[in-house]
Amino acid sequence: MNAQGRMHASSGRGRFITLEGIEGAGKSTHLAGIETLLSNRGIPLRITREPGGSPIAERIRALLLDPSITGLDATAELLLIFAARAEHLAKTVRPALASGSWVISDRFTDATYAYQGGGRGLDPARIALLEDLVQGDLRPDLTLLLDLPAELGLRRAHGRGDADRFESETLAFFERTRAVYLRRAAAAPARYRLIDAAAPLAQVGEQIRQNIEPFLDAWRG
Ligand code: T5A
Repeated sequence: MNAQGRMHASSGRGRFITLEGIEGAGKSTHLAGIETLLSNRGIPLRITREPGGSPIAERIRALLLDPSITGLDATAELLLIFAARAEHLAKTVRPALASGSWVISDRFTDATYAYQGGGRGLDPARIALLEDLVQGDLRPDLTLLLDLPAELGLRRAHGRGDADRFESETLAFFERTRAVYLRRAAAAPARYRLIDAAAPLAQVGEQIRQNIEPFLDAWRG
């Protein structure tokens, strides 16, 4: 247990690392570099994502991102996200951690606080209830927050083509989302590392390396 009495993935298991940030921050782009960093040290690794990461959770993801679905109730969206998360944890994350693999997830529950809490305006206390219900004591050991202005992130995301259901939201939605991410990172500096994702790709990759390596040194020796 840590100082707050909460058990992290680290207790005798693999480590749990999450990547967070608004659309276009570069999370997917930098996954390969992170994979190389860990693989070079012989760390067994499972890379996954949310929503999704297991067969049923991927089907829920398709529903959540479908731009033809309009007017989905915000609480229904929240419950779908946690339903997908329960499946993802049961089928992918917990078995991998228990077998000693490290898990890197492209998004996790910080995204729920940021998008459903910040973007949609849902009460964070409700999110916390579902977090405890679905995750028990499981929390990430380390979260890399790739931060950039919402306008730049959206420009990058839209540059790739058709927008999904979230990418069709307004700039103000993503500004609220970003603000929640930054507040959460400031409130728990031991878990978060803030990366300037507005920088050129190579510089972002270097910041990620510099922020991850001390953890690898400390955790693997
Ligand atoms: N969601 C998710 C919730 O609402 N609640 C939740 O609890 C969870 C878990 C998932 C959606 O679900 C929502 C949030 C999301 O909207 P997704 O497609 O997985 O959908 O969304 P993202 O994770 O945001 O995927 P993106 O692809 O939009 O963002 P990435 O992965 O951060 O960005 P990436 O790497 O694909 O890069 C985007 C473009 O920018 C370029 C890349 O080459 C690419 O073209 N780029 C850069 N260009 C210049 N300089 C840089 N530094 C660059 N970095 C990237």
